Amino acid sequence: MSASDVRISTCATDLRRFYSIYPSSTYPSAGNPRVWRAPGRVNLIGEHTDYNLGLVLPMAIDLACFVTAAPSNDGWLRVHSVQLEQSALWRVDEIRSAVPGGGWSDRVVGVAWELMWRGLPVAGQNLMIDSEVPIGGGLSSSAALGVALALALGGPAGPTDLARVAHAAETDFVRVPCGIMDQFTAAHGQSGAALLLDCRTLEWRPVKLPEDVAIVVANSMVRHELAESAYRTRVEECAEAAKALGVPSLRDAGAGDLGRLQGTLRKRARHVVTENARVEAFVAAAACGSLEKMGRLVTESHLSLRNDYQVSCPELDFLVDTALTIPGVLGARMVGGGFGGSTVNLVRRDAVEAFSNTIQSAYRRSFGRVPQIHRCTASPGASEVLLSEVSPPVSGT
Ligand code: GAF
Repeated sequence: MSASDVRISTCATDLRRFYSIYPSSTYPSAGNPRVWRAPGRVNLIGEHTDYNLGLVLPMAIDLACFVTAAPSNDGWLRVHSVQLEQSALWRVDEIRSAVPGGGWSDRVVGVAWELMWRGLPVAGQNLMIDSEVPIGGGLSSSAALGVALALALGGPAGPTDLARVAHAAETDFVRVPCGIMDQFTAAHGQSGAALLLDCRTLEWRPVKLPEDVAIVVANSMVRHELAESAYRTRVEECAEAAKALGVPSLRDAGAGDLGRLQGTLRKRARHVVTENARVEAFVAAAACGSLEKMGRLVTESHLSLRNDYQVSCPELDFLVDTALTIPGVLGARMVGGGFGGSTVNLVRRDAVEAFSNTIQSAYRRSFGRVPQIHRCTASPGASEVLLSEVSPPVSGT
């Protein structure tokens, strides 16, 4: 892929900001800064199935995280986040024994830690993170950061290995028990296609969507406290349900098994079993251009997430319910872990503007916030941004 395939954000091309954080008089460097990019994702269908080793259909989007990196020469790994306006630093020779502190910078040192434990060399660097992926928006800002960092710190070039490194940093260092969908999408994203991924085998293929449908996300601009603890609880409940059924994971359960479970575990398993089936049905519907069917499946996914998996919230339900009243909206559902973040909407191309206007004013009237609306373009996975192709070199100050 060449840099010209990627929509380059100004954050990637403006090295003046990097030099204002790391003036070359204070931070002399042995090399010029390089910039690495990894995209966020929207998941079309297949929610909470990845850690159950099931099927997902995510799409890398045209909002990305950019990491600018220059060798530090002094044995320190430094990072500055433009969005958070915060910095952190570690001595490289102490990273192997680092422990998570609970803050945003765990995601940075966690990737270095993971690379080192895999025996890959990590040198001192000065890093600047600048991201377009909204934090807490359900579009996987963390995975975009992890994958861009894994590249910047000299991680493996192959996309699957890159995804594995970023995923392991998240599960083993940050200790979030997530599946691999988000990192895999950030690494493997395809221009013009979603990815049908089998989270057990990591086999995947691109899935093109019919021309007449637009993928539009609406960010609720909320993220409830419960999100992280509820995610852990769902992971545990699914493991418990699989154990009760005597299968390695809920991927191996079928509709006929559900009667052997009761109460909450039955509901959780029913979501996973029916969601895997919906992914397959959606892909079949997309192949024959059946827009109504695709939309119906997406909306059914939301109902299952709301009623059986119980990870929605009033704001997401409102966005979905309102979307479904707007002409030209084929289907809508919450996306990502839940309890806030975004909805994904399948909208006929000619209805996108009306959708945006209607949903923004309705949500503002009810919740006093304006949801961010973004029409997504399926985008390529992580890569280096070749500065020579997009901007003249900027000298240090
Ligand atoms: C979050 C997790 F990081 C993913 O692995 C996935 O489980 C998703 O929630 C729910 O489908 O984004």
